Amino acid sequence: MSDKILVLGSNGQIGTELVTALRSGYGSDNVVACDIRRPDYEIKNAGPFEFVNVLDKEILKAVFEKYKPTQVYLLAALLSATGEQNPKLAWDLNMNGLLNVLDLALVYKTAKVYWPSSIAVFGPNSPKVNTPQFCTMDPNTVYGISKLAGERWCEYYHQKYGLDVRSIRYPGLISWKAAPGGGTTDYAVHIFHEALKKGSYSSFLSAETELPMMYMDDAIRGTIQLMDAPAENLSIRSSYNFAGVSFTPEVLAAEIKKHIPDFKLTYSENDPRQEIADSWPKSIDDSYANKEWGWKPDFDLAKMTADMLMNLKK
Ligand code: VAH
Repeated sequence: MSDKILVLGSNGQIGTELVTALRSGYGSDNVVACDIRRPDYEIKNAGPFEFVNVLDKEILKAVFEKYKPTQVYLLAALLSATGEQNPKLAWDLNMNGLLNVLDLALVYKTAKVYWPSSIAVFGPNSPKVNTPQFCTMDPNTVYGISKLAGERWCEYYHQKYGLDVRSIRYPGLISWKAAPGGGTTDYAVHIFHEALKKGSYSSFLSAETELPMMYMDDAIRGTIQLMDAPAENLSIRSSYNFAGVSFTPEVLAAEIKKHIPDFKLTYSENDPRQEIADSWPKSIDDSYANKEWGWKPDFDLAKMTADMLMNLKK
């Protein structure tokens, strides 16, 4: 029987590209894009789409009943900055959305479930450099708290009920296809658009704010690589540390200047996202992902910058 895949939250920054990648691998008709609003891009006529609100268990159940999915990717969430503006909704969506999917995956015997975590699970007292897979985790954003709790639930459903749920702690993701939504790392996407449009950008994070980042091509490839890995190789059922490249706004601007010499980067002060960024690691140790499912990033800062600018210029 061929795979049938649900991607919940398919309109988001990750979902947009993950649906396309999965459809090229599994066939368009076998990958159902699901979101609370219809996509406004080519995806809508490239395969099945369903209106799904992951907090509406009846709608969710009907979609599981209709497709009997062999894999489910739950990407619907409020990110860090938006979550701080709407803490209760962020907790409700990020937590109850996950629990609804985990329960239905058990009922419908879904073979594999994917759920993204984030470096936001680390907090002010986590080690900042080469943050290890296991360490103090005291997130102080609702987003980070919900991702840490979600990791605990994923591991619980695996250990207690044998559900094959897999997860990755994504760093800040950089892509040109779909806009990011309400994240603290979004400056690293906006800067490219502004550099091309205006030749300048005002960063809401300070010059020396170093954060773990990754090009979306690497993130999508790594996600599918984890999902294809033999279950017996995986010892982490909370969520894998996952690293691409770490940089500061200053370092990123210097790389952009190699392509746009007159580019000017300035800084705005007192943005609430600075406090969030300061609570996160500067770099991540992803040796478990490397050892257990062969993860290696392909895009360094130079390659990512060149690819972003080339695609945005089109
Ligand atoms: C955010 N882009 O900024 C997300 C991500 C590590 C950052 O979780 O909230």
